[in-house]
Amino acid sequence: MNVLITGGTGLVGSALISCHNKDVNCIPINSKNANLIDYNDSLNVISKIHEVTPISVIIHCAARVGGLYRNIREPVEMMNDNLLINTNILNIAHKLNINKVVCVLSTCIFPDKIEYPIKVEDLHNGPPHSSNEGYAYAKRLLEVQCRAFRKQYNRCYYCIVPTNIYGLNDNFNPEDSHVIPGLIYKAVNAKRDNTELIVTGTGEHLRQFIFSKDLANIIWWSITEYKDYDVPLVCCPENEISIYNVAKIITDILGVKGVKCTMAEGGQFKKTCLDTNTQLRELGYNKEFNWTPLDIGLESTITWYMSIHNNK
Ligand code: GFB
Repeated sequence: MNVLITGGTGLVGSALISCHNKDVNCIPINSKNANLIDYNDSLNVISKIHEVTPISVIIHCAARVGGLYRNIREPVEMMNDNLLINTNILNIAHKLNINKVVCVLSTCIFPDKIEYPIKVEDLHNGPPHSSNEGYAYAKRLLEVQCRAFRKQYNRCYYCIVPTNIYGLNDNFNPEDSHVIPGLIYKAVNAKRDNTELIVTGTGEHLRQFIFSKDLANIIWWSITEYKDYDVPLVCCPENEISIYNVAKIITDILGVKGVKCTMAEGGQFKKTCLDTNTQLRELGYNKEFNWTPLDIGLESTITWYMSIHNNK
């Protein structure tokens, strides 16, 4: 099975490649191979690949992404680029008669003011948090675009909705990054400078985190086993943790002398979702996923980061 992975060298793409079955031939592409915002360039690159190795599935991980502060800074690019990338990938898949596309969304797209835990059917029942509107509406529309291709052309284009992902090959640039790579970047500097780790915000905000490899396992399973395409599959463990406690685990691993919080903007207080195993049970699947404990996932992410980055 030839599987094209957009965003193939990023956080999720590299995790998918690190744990695929032997009967799968992964074909990763990234922004160096094709500018997915440009339809003709994308069609040219993907159809050339398709001629040589006929693609049966696309796992669409490519997106303009970033943490809270990048989303607050760039709502226009977050919406425009993701709308163009997603529209191009689905239209090209359809044009090349590729019948299955898995699209990666994010739990920040769910309505902000809602009863917790969030259920999938709530997806379009209210506005997302103001801090990430651009990204959230573009990704919500991707769910609608997939539904349209299923309805009109009977395509198996479906969505999975992970909660905050972390792991190897993430973006550690503190200006754009998500919280875990941002804190690891700052913690390594704090260790060097013998200072405290500064958490941006009060540290009270709550998040559910999924290790990239655990997400990859769910995506590979879904390609052959998941049939409820009308129900976007939420990918998240049960546990929810405060940002302060995440910072504490990171400082304990690196031996940093302490954590200090600030009064900065913290975005959505929480986005608690029903965990994957409960969702699958409710849908009648006899499947239980195991989760990498957060301290173990953080340890291997930090070890990887230290191995490739020496902080100037
Ligand atoms: O991961 P994060 O940037 O995004 O921030 P969201 C999570 C929480 O960590 C926020 C706090 O409450 C931040 O205030 N935080 C503390 C930090 N220190 C830091 C730091 O050094 N860097 C960062 N980035 N945060 C995003 C959405 O929301 O979730 C994206 O904006 C996407 O579109 C992503 O969906 C998964 O969880 O707030």
